[in-house]
Amino acid sequence: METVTQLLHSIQDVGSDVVRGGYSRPVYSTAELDLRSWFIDQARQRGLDVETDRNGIIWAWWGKPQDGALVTGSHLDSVPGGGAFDGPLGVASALAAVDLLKARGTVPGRSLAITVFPEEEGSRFGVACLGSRLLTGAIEVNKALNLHDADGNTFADVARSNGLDPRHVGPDQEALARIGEFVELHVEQGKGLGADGPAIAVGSSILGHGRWKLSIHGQGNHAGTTLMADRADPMVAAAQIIVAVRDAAAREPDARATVGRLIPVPGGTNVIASRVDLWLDARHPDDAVTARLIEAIYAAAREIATREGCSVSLTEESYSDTVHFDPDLSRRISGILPGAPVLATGAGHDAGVLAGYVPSAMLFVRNPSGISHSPEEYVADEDADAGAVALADVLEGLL
Ligand code: HGY
Ligand code: MN
Ligand code: MN
Repeated sequence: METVTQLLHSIQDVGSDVVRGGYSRPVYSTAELDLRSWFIDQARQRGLDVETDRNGIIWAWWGKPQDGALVTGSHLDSVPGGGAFDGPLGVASALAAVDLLKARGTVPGRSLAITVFPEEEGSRFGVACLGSRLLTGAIEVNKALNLHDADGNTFADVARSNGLDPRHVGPDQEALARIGEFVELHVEQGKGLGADGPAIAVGSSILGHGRWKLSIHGQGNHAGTTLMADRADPMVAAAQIIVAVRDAAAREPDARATVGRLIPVPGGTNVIASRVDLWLDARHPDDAVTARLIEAIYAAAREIATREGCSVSLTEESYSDTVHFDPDLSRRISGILPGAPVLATGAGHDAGVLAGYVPSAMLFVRNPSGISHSPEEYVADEDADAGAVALADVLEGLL
């Protein structure tokens, strides 16, 4: 029986990013497809029946597909330069939990499925949890199909080239009915679990979070022939806007706002940009505060842009309200894991999207680094194994 660490070790070279460090496994990239194959192979080795649904979600069944099954799982795609655990820990732990249940001689009272959701990070097509949003109808189908990656490939085209039929992508009530309860195990992505406390926590809520695109338009020009007084440089405006984002969030207790991606157009060293696109990730437990924060940021951005002779537009790309996991399910899980603290998270998850439709819950595994979306993300072997045992206990208790 392989441990979680051994399972993760078997994929440790898939999608490693020599430039950024860590892993870059965008959905439907060679790396993520290799991880899908790895999962399907692992599931089949355990006698699970595997199917991929019309939204590209993989389902590995212990027992026949049925309504009201118990479902666990996570994702295999990553952010650029991500860590080894965000996503794969939940998938590997689910496989290890099935091993433990079989070794215990558990006879499930209902079917159990392990699911792998595509595009949880939204790193390729810009909308996080795209797979679970499509499954539930939380995203309008045409908006999803017309999402495009940095190379201009639409989700429809990429989905089609990976065996999906864009005409059948979208809300899937039949698949959703199969989820009686959903439990996702995930690496803890902040500092919620200390070095010497419990290694496992039960999730309580997910911070509301959204993504907005700001496009700053200026006057493209020659870096050598354009005097400073004659410039309308969107990069200079962008720099000030990023600081304004930080300052606005710092004024709102518990708010988080990040600009992690910025693209100057055309992007030449000796060229004053004509446009700068940047993406804002903003989060707060109170959705009204997030809305207020975005307004403040956009007002500051307009003022800065005008001062720099530029203009700026803001477009919301996705938003998820603050989510509270199913209290009854979480209570039952806490009863199975009496020593586990209850933890809110600032990170989004497919369990957060599903929570709006089916009883959902999460387990978090200690990450001593307190760092995530970075190669420094870490889970100790013994905590990874403790996570698999906790997940097996929870699944056994819910089956
Ligand atoms: O962005 C998030 O919170 C998650 O990691 N997708
Ligand atoms: Mn993540
Ligand atoms: Mn994740």
